[in-house]
Amino acid sequence: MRSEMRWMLVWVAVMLTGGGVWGADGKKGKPNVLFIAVDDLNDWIGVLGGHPQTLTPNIDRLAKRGVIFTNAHCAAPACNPSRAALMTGVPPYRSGVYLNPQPWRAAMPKAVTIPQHFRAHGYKAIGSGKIYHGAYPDAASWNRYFPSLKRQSPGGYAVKKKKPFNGIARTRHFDWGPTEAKTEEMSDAKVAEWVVNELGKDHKKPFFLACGIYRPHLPWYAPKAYFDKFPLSSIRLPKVLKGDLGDVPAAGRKMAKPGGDHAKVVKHGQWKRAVQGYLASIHFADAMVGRVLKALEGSKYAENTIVVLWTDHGWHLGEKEHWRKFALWERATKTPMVWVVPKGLSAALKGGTVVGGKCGEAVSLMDIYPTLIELCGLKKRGNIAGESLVGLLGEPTKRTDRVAITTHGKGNHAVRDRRYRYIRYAGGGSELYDLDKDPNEWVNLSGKKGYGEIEKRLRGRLPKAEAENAAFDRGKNRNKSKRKGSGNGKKKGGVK
Ligand SMILES: [Ca+2]
Ligand SMILES: [Ca+2]
Repeated sequence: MRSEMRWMLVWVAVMLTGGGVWGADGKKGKPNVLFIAVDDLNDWIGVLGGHPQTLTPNIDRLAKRGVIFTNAHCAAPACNPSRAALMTGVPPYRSGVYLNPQPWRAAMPKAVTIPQHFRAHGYKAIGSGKIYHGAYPDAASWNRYFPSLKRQSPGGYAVKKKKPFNGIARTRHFDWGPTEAKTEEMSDAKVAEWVVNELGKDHKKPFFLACGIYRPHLPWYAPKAYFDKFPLSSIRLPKVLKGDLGDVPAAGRKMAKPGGDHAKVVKHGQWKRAVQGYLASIHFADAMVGRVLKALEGSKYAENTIVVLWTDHGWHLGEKEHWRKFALWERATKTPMVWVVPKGLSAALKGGTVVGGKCGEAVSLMDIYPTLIELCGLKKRGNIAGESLVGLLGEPTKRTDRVAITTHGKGNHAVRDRRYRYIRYAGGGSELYDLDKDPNEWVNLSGKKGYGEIEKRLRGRLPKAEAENAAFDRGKNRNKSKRKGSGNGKKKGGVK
């Protein structure tokens, strides 16, 4: 009892003196956090080498200042469940929020989000743009938001043409092409401008500042100048193996939707134009990130602000005859994740992040919450998943036994370690890939001689819990999310 009392007194003293975190100027104080989310960006950034033609100078420059995780994965390959899990620390297999049309706050009314936890520790939490899924913003998370606590996106230039450019769909959602828009008219430019403005202000409290960039989410409309960097004749398509789905179980083939997007894109001769549209949208998003980073670097917060940049899942552009996310392969689960912790900022990481470090350990977006807690000296939370990355930020080449879990619908999981990916579907069937030898995941090794022990080891890391589906949105938000295309319109429990 006495030692408990002593510990309590020490804890109170630490909290009163600012958590033992030292600012760059040697004074005690909390570091600020710049929290940048980019929507639907896979590993097509220069520093990850996902596509040879991609142009992301700003994200690459950020990565060279800190540590990039080259084997980071989402908790779920869709906007709403991925973001809900990251922001609450509760993975889909515990919350039951597996898919887009499941209002996450209704499923987790008492969950404490990352910005809420910061606010409870004397921070001001502000932001703009897409941090939660578009249909389900969370007013409880923020002190201020632009354009409002109920709306994350300021909106901007809208294409006036009635028919889609690509001739494939009846709606403009699955579409791409250059527009006459000026960069300043784009919604993302307004988000970036608001964040830049905040970085120029005097903030009395330490801040948690969120910046949510929407591109490269569909539709891939961007000002023409961004398309001009990628001439159509030079576009290189992703590597695809004909008949790749032949060794994939039925549940996996169903996720790839044979006869769906891929067949339509090929039929309409739009594959190169789609790749061009994605590259142009990524280049545009990178420019918006660049505006924010430049403002931070020129501000008085440059030396006492942690930067974390993440994206909510990957994206297929024809690999495995699949488009979009909504699957458990590397292309759909892998996301860029970059951390920069300025030198001397934190008691947890005195030397700052390794400059230009690359970490190949399997990590998850779920690790962001506990990492921020440790870096900023906030009170630990016992009920969140994920494992702090602080040890890896200081020593990115360290070997661990970490795995990253991705869940798409109840009972369907992928487990990724440093080398392998194991997928197990709820309805039966499994896949195993050796990413060292087969980076495109063409050869399913599950059930093959010599791989039994590896499968058994990875199967042992699968979640033990399988939460029932949280309630689905039957109201206007469901329709809104379908109309915006950010919903995948699944029936209860169904994953197609
Ligand atoms: Ca997304
Ligand atoms: Ca195959």
